[in-house]
Amino acid sequence: MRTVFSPRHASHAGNVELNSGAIVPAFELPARAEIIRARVEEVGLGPIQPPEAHGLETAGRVHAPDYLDFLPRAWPMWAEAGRSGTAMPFVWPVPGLRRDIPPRDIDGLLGYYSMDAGATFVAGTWDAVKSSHDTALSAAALVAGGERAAFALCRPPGHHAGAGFAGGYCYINNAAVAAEWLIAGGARRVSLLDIDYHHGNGTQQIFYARRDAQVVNIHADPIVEYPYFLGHADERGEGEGEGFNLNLPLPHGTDFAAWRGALDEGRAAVADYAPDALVVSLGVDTYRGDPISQFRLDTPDYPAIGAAIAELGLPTLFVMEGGYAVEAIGRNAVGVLAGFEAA
Ligand code: SP5
Ligand code: ZN
Repeated sequence: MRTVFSPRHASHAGNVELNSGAIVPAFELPARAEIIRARVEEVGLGPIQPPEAHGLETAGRVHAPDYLDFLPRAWPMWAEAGRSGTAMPFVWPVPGLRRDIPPRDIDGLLGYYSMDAGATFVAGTWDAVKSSHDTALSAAALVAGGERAAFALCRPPGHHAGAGFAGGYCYINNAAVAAEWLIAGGARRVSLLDIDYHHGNGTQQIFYARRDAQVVNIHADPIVEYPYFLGHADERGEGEGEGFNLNLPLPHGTDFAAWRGALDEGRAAVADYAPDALVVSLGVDTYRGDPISQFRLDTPDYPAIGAAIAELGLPTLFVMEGGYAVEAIGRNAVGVLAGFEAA
């Protein structure tokens, strides 16, 4: 399978994050994408190509226009305020506060357009975000053009980004934009299968009231894990989207045997829906060695996941999401893809 990769991801670098009460280097860092790219080459998965530039029209149908306008302005506004380092929010308009008057100040805007302090900005963030978006759309075009599968080696990731907010290292929801593009291009139905350790709250929100996109999430139970405020099993979709959202939360400590059971349930739901294409939000933070996660999958499990996904027999777009055990991320992520190819 072909991989789409942009070196421009590397301009999103040097960010810090809040972790357990301390400011630490962000776990989501450039080496992640470089190690995956190197592993793609090492195993000979297939050609690696740069993305084509795409306009933001499709993104504008899954994200609010004012939010998309803010993303490239965040860092310049921060710098204009005389600051350097990492731009991050510290106050949020939770219920009980007003959202109807957007602030004019960068600190207010960062909170207005985010769910947490985890989607931070440095000077190169927007360029990397745009290249990640372009990567997803360029890989989607390969699948639409008849390839059995393609790998969008996106960085930064996307699945926590909602219609109007960033969060969890995510800015533009790459998988959602790709699915929307496939639908606009003629796919009658698209399934999004999110196997990142964390619930893909943004993807769920974006498609929650739609029946032309099915969203299936396998993730750590939000009762004990980030993002905490979405991802429970009773969230089934709303309006005409009712029945087209499936959440399969699992406890901390889940091993591959139990995880595989959830994957089988998710695969059955996808097969029932009978989509024209499948978009996989590929996170490998389910790995036992992940520094911020608490599942127990091991490196040999990832090819089995890819093989199981291949059994669906669908045109498949893999979109990179999380995974923070940097040393193992190449073996694990590319393991899924190689397992798919071999099936
Ligand atoms: C794309 C993606 O995987 N985003 C994940 C964002 C997670 N951010 C919050 C993680 C909180 C982890 N807390 C665990 C403390 C371990 N020291
Ligand atoms: Zn994750």
